[in-house]
Amino acid sequence: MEDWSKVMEERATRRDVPMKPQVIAHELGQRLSDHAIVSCDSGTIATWWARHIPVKAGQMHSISGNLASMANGLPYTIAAQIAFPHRQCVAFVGDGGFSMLMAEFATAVKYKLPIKVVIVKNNTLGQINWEQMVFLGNPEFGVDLHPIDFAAIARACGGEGFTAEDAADCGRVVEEFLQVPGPAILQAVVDPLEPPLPAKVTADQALKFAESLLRGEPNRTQIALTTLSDKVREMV
Ligand SMILES: Cc1ncc(C[n+]2csc(CCOP(=O)(O)OP(=O)(O)O)c2C)c(N)n1
Repeated sequence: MEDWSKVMEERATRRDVPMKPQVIAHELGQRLSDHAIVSCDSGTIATWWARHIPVKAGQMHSISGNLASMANGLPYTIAAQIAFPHRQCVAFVGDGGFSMLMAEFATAVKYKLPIKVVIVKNNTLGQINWEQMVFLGNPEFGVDLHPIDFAAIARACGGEGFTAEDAADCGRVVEEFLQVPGPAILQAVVDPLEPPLPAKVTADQALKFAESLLRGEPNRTQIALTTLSDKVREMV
């Protein structure tokens, strides 16, 4: 556990450009109130949430159940804020999941619900991208998302919008965002090629992963370099 925590800490405090998704989860996790209610979506965000947002005794955390439906994070957070008006209610969601129901942010503004929505923006359906490679051995197909400026969406709805893209400055932006009295969105622009690999990769998964690269994964060079440099960092 001690070794695992060290690896997690190392990955979440990196200063790479583009920013690693673990960084936003870590910076948020450190600043949540002791009674925060956090709702996460289905996707690679679930990995970053589970690994880098520590659950404290007085908090409540949820994610969609065994069916793993996307897009639950925002409505769960709206419901939580109605049920617990004085608690900090935060959604931790992907850009794919959020954009499925994003009009509901206007609902939060309309009813003056001070929800906070953190969108991990990688411009892709990340989970599916990695499943195509690691489970099926296929290069990615049809997972690109049209890039949306979610901070602008927040402002267009009458809320406040923030953007974090520099790991060194991410903590400051999170702090400012959490202090806003009304509803707000923080989009964290992250590296789409950071693999949410399981703690123990099976031989079959490694084989499928390699196969997907060999079969023409368009980002294969960058993915191979990222995976290799992660391993090297852990060894030194
Ligand atoms: C309603 C619904 N449609 C499709 C899926 C399959 N699915 C699981 S995760 C995912 C991609 C999530 O993308 P995003 O929200 O951008 O998060 P990321 O994986 O990039 O972190 C998809 C399509 C699902 N779980 N639920």
